[in-house]
Amino acid sequence: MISQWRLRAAFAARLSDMYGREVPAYTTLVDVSREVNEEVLRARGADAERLGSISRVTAERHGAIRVGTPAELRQVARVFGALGMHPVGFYDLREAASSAVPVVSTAFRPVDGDELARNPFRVFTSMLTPADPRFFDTDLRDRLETFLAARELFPPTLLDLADRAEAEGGLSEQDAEPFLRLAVAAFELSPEPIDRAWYETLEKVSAVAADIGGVRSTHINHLTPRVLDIDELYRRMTERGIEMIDTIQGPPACQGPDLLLRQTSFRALAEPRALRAPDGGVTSGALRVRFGEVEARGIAVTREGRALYDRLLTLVDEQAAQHPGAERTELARALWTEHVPGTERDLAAQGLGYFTYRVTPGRPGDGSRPPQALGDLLDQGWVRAEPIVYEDFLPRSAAGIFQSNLSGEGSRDNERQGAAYDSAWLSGALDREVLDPYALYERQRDHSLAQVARELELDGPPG
Ligand code: OOG
Ligand code: NI
Repeated sequence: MISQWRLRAAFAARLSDMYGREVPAYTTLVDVSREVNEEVLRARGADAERLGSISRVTAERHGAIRVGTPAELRQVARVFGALGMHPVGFYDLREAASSAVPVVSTAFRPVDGDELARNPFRVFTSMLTPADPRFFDTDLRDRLETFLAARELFPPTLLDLADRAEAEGGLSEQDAEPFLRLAVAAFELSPEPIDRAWYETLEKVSAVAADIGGVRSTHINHLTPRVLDIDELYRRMTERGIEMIDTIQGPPACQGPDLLLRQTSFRALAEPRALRAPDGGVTSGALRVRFGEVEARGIAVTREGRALYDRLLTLVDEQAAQHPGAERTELARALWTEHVPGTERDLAAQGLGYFTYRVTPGRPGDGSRPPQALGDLLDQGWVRAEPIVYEDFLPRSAAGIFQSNLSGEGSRDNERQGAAYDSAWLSGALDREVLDPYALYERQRDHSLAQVARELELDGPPG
C-alpha cells in the first residue's frame, strides 16, 4: 500500500518534472533556489532549519490551478483528497485585485503537523465566477457556462482511483501508477487548438477568464519552490538575465524573524499554442499565461498579527500616495521596523505569532514545582517555544501575482453589485468544509500546551 503522503510527494515531484519540461525557466528557478538554500544552510547552520528541515524545504512546492465551475472544483477536491490535501481558507481575489480577476479561491494542503513535515505540497485553486455581473453580462455568462458544462477535465478512471485512495488512505502499487499518471496528465498543457475568437472574447473581459474558460482543459499555471533567502534569489535570477516582476510581495526584508510569506515571480513567457481561426484553419500562436514563482515562508501570525500586517500595508499605500517619489520597499521597511517585534520572544509575548511549546529536555531538577504561567515557564527555562510555519497564502500578494502577469487590465463594471461568495458558500459548492487556517494553527499550539501540561503535571494547560 502506498500511503497518501507518498502519493502526494510523488505527485508533486512528477508535476515539477513535467512543468520543468514545459517551462524550462522554472528549472532554473529550482536550481537557483537549491543553490541559495545550500548556502544559507552552510552559513546559518541549524538556525536555517528553524522553519522546516532542509529536506522538507528542498522538496517543498506549491502549485496554482484554475477551474471553471463548482462541479469541476468538487472533482479537483477528490483528486487532492486522495493526496491528503484539504481545502483551507477562502480568498476573494475579485476584491483584492484592481484589474479584472474574476475568481474566488482556496488552497488544498495537508493540515496535520506530521503530514506537513512529510511533504507540505499545496495547490492554490481558483474558480471562475461567471455569475458576477461586474465582469460578465447575461449573454456571455450563458455562453461561458454552456462551454464549461460541456468539457471534462478529469477522466472517470482518475476520479474512481482518487475516491479509493481517499477512502482507504492510499493505493496499491498497481493502482498508484495509473492514478499518478492520470493526475499529472490532467494538468498538462493541452495541444488541442484553441478557438481564437472565443478566447479573445473572454480576454477582453479578463485574461484569467480566457485562460480558464477559453480552453477545453486545465493546466498548472505555475509552480513555486521555497527559498530561504528570497532577496538573494531575486538578485541571482536577475543576474542570469531572467526578467522578474518588479517587487517581492509580502512583508519587506527586515531584521528579526521572517513572518508570513514573501513571494516573487518571473514574467509569464510566450508559449506556442495552436489556435483555430473562424474559417477552421489552425495556426501557431503564442500565449503568455504561465510563469514561475518562488517564495520564502515565515512564522504564522495570529488574527492580531494579521490585523497588524494589513494595517501596515494600508499605511504603506497611504504614504506612497503622499510621497510619489518614495520607494515602497523603503517605506515598508521603516514601518515594519517601527511596529513589528524583532524577536520571536516578543512576537509570542504580544500574541502576534503562533508557536508550539515543548518541555526542555534534561532541565536540571532542583526539586521545585514548575510555575503555571506560560511566560514563567519560558523565562525559567522549563519550556521552549518553536515557531509554526505559515502554510497559507496572502490575498494581496496573490492578486499581485495574478496582475503582474496579466496581458491587459480587462474590464469590470464597478457600478454593479458583485455576486456574493464566501467561505460557507465555497464549503457548500465543494461539499467539503473549507477549513479556517487560524483554527488549524491554534489546534497545533493547543495540542503542544496540553502535552506540556501532562509532562509537567500542571493544573491544566499553561496560559
Ligand atoms: C494563483 C495566484 C496566487 C500565490 O502564490 O499567491 C498564488 C494563480 O495565478 O492562479 O499562487
Ligand atoms: Ni503561487
